[in-house]
Amino acid sequence: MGGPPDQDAGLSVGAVAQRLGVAPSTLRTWDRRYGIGPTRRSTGTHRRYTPADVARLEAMQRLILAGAPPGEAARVALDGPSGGPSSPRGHGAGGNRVPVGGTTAGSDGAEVRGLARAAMALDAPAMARAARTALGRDGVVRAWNGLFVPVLDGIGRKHAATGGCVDVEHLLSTVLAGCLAAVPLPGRPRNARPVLLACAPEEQHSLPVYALAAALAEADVAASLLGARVPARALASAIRRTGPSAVFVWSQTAGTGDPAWLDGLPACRPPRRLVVGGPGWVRDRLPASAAPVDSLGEAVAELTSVLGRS
Ligand code: B12
Repeated sequence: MGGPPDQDAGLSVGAVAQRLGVAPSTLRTWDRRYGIGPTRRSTGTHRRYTPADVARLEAMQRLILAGAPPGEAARVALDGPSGGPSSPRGHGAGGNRVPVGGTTAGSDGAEVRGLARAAMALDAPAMARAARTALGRDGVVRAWNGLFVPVLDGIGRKHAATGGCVDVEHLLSTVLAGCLAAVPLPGRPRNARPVLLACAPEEQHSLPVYALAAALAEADVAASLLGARVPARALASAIRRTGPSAVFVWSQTAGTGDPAWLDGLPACRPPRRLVVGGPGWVRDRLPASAAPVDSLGEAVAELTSVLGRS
């Protein structure tokens, strides 16, 4: 995830979005709502971010991950020394750094190739070593975006082309889920009632919700991970029993992406936020109550933004 060749011209919105692990639309929203965007625009309407702009956005994201509401995070980032490297969390539970900025895990491709090789060889200890190294050094969001996703994506493409690698997909997912589950839980979570994370009914791709649980743990947010293939009635029951401030539902495949059932989930008092992610959802049929996100970083930001109201 290196920057584009012409750094002098600044980074495009897409390059900055990729670097931060958020959707381009999120950057546009932050610019529109909070005035934190590119300070210079090149010809026409092209938006170009200077290194200082990027540093400010990284500072804002660190503050959001540390629990600040986005507006407040933007204000502090705009006021403060641009892009100072200190993290407001310092060392959280387990000492994992907040995953923003700097070089990316596997940015030279070596780590991605190493994990892919270990996966193809079904070498679980080597996979776990590579995953733990990236998680410990870069934090969950960067390890996920910079290392895990490229390898998963490559193996998925290999499977699509050959019909093979199903054993590899299973073992790699099991090892990565184990490493993500080992990220320490927050000692003193910011929320009393855990956020609920679930896969849609019959959805077996649970790894993204493991990544989300781990990223939330790094942000000192308690989450209850219900896992794969959660029946609608089971999720409804968990909502009634725990009264979460937010619920996240993942759909990876079109077969699990019909959102009709989401409207039947029970309400809570105080009201809960419903957030959905994954390429499976039929976006134009989502109920108005469901907020879609486009990346792990955005899911963390969206779910933490409602905690103040819980
Ligand atoms: C690992 C894997 C499995 C494992 C899952 C194990 C587990 N515990 O998760 C197993 C082996 C069980 C499996 C099963 C199947 N799989 Co599969 N699998 C994969 C693989 C390789 C990785 C999945 C993954 O975790 N990806 C990482 C994700 C998050 O990548 P992504 O969706 O591209 O993510 C981006 C956005 O969605 C976004 N985003 C937006 N919002 C949010 C919010 C959060 C919180 C996050 C994290 C990200 C995010 O950011 C991303 C990057 O992070 C993918 C290949 C791939 N490219 O994904 C195939 C893939 C998803 N599988 C596929 C298929 C077809 C299947 C099966 C139907 C196969 C079969 N014939 O049985 C079954 C599924 C049955 C079911 N009903 O669920 C297809 C889906 C095709 C499609 N378009 O529907 C894929 C794409 C492979 C392929 N190229 O054919 N699979």
